[in-house]
Amino acid sequence: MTLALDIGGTKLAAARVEGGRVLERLEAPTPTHDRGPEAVTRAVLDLLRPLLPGAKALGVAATGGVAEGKVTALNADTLRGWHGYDLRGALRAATGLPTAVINDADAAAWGEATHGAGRGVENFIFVTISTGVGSGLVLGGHLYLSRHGLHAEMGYMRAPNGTPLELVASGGALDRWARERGWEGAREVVRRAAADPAAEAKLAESAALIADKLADLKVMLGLERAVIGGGLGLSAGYIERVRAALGRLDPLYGLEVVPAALGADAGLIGAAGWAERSLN
Ligand code: BMX
Repeated sequence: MTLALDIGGTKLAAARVEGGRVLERLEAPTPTHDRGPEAVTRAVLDLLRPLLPGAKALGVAATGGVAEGKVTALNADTLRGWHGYDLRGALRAATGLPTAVINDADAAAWGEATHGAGRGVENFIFVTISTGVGSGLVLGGHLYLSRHGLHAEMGYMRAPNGTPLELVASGGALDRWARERGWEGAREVVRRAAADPAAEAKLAESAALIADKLADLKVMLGLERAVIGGGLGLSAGYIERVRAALGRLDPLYGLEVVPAALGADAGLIGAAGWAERSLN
């Protein structure tokens, strides 16, 4: 049995995973008062402790750029003060388990490639539209990784006005937009979309920005499919809006857009599988 952890901008998840299946899963909010490495590591270890007995290895999916087990935030609001933080070293020391760390969206891409909506596809992208916008690429059946850790970060591709995509298209961006209107957050934008043209326009804008990048990446990399995850990405109507935006382009740019088959477990299953593969 392999332990898996998913450290996201909004929530932490831990699970016991075997053969690509989640046996037991626990969840907690990512600390908001202190998003520094020590506080988040403490919260993660509290969550992990009851799942430790019998574990052979630990696979971690972490938001942020990951190189050699060290994590660096691109978005400092999501993880504060994470600059090359040795997460692998800290977790290995605290648990005594062989530990592998990869980016959360890379982990989810790997999970979908091996057990989900990426099976049987040579080239695909996984995109999570959540607190941020993250992505992972599987090319020729291999997870695409760089040694320095900054790769497949769709959230940092630029919108036409030069702003990083995730500052306008993510769940976090929609949360901020919603609160300016006195609404509760991105969920309320989704709920209001059918009756409120401003809410619908905001969701359509996000989906169109994602579709635009998918179109470019499709012709660049020969992608066959885009697998969508994340709270906003999997919310009612979002994938249909991405498909509609792609449908307005020349068919050359067309690709299949499907929901993550593993849902919110994609990162956990991918991180466990990656640890088993890279530690053996
Ligand atoms: C951000 C970036 C990515 C991550 C993506 C989705 C940070 C801390 N994270 O673009 O590395 O994959 O968010 O992550 O800079 P989530 O936090 O929304 O789950």
